[in-house]
Amino acid sequence: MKAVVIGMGKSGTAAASLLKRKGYEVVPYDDRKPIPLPEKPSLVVKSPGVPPHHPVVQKFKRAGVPVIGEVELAYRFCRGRIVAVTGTNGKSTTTALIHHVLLTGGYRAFIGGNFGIPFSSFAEETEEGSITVLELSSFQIEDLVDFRCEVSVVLNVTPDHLNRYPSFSDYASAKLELLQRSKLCVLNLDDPLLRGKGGGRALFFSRKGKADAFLDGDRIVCGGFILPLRELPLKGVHNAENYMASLLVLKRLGVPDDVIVQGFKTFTGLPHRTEFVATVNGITFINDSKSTNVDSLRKALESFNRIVLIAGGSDKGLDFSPLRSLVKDRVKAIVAIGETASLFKSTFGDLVEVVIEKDIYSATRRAYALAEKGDVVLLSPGCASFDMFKSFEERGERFKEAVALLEETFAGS
Ligand code: UMA
Repeated sequence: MKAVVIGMGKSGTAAASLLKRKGYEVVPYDDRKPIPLPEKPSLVVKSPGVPPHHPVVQKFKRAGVPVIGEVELAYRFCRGRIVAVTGTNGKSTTTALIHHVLLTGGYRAFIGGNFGIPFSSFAEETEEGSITVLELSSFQIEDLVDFRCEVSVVLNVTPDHLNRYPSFSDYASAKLELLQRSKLCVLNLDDPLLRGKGGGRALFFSRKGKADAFLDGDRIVCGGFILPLRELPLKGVHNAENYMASLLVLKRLGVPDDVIVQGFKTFTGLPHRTEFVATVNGITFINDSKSTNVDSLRKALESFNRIVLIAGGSDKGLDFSPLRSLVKDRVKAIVAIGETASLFKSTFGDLVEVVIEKDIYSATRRAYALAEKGDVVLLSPGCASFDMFKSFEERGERFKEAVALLEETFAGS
C-alpha cells in the first residue's frame, strides 16, 4: 500500500509516521522540495495548511484517489470519546481547560489537533475509556470524511482566513460543518450565526440572556450549578464564554461538579494569550501573540486602557476598520510590523500616531519609547505570524526576549 502525504510540517510528519507504523509505503511531498509522485497511490493525506485547490490535491482527486486530512487519518485509529472544539477565537484555551479538568478528575484524557500536537501522533494510544479533546480549525474540519464526536463546541465565528476562503460565509460554513458530525453541539447563543443551529442536539451558553449556561451578573449559572466569576483565574468576557462552553461539555461527559470547580480554579491559562510579561519603569508589557484576526485584537483592546499597540503580520485580507472607534478611545500609538504594516497606517494613521518598524526587537524598543508610566505595551498583532516567524509562539517568545533586553538596559533608570 502506497500513501502520499502532502505538506511535511507538523501534521504531515506525524501522519507519515502513523502510516508507516500501519505498514504503508509513504511518499512525502512538500512544495519546498517538489518530487515526482506516483500516479495512483491508495491514499493521499493532506496537511491543513495545503489548500483544497492545490494542483497536486486536484490531480489526485480527478484520478479518483481518496484524499483525506491528517485529523481524519488519526480518527480512524482513535478509540474512546472525542470532544471537538472550534471557533475563531478561544478554542485553544477552551480545549486546554476541558483537558485540564478531565486530568484533575483522574480521567485518561488526550489533547491535540490545531492546538499544536498532531492527532496522528497519539491516536493509537487512546482507548475505549479515554477522552480526546481536539482543537479543530476550519482547515481541518473541511478535510473530514467519517469523523464523528461525542460533543462539538463552536465558540464564535468572526472573519478570518479570508486569503483562503472566497468569502466569510464559506469560512463560516466550513466551521459549521462540524455540527453534523457530533451527537451534541455546544453553541454560543449570542453569536447570530450560531443561534438556532444544531437542531434538537444543541445546548447553548450566553452572556446576555437565559440559556443552558448563562451569566447572572457575576455568576455562571447552569441548572443548580452556580459559580462566581470572581473566584476564577481567567478574566475577561471571552473567558466567561470559554468557562460556560467547557462547563456544558464537562457536564455532558458526566464530570462531577466539584471536579469541574476544582479544575476551573486551578487552570491559569495558556502562554501568548494576554500574558503578562513584565513591568519596566511603570510600563506594563503584555504578550498576546496568539491574536491572529480582527476579533482577537478587539478582545485584547477591550481588556486594557492607555495602550501602545504592536500589531501587524501576514496579510489574510482582513479589514481592521471596525476597530477604529476602539483604537481612538484606548490606543495612544501603534507600532506596525510585517506585511500589513502599511494597512495599519492607512486604517488608523488619521486617529493615532502609527510608526512602522522592521522587526519585533526594534518595534518593542520603539513602543517603550512612545509609552509613559502607567501605559500598557500590548503585542496583539491581529495577523498570522508567518511573514516574519515560524509560528505565533516564536513571535511571542521573541517579544519576551525583547522585553527582557529592555529590562536589562533600562530597569530602574
Ligand atoms: N505546504 C506545502 N504546500 C502548501 C502549503 C504548505 O507544501 O500549499 C507545506 C509547507 O511547505 C510546510 C508544511 O506544508 O512544510 C506545513 O503544513 P501546515 O501548514 O499544514 O502546518 P503544520 O506544521 O502541519 O501545522 C498544522 C497547523 N497549521 C495550519 O493549519 C496552517 C497548526 O496550526 C497545527 O498546530 C498543527 O498542524 C498540528 O497538527 C497552526 C495554525 O496557525 C497553529 N492554525 C491556523 C489558526 O489557528 O488560525 C488554522
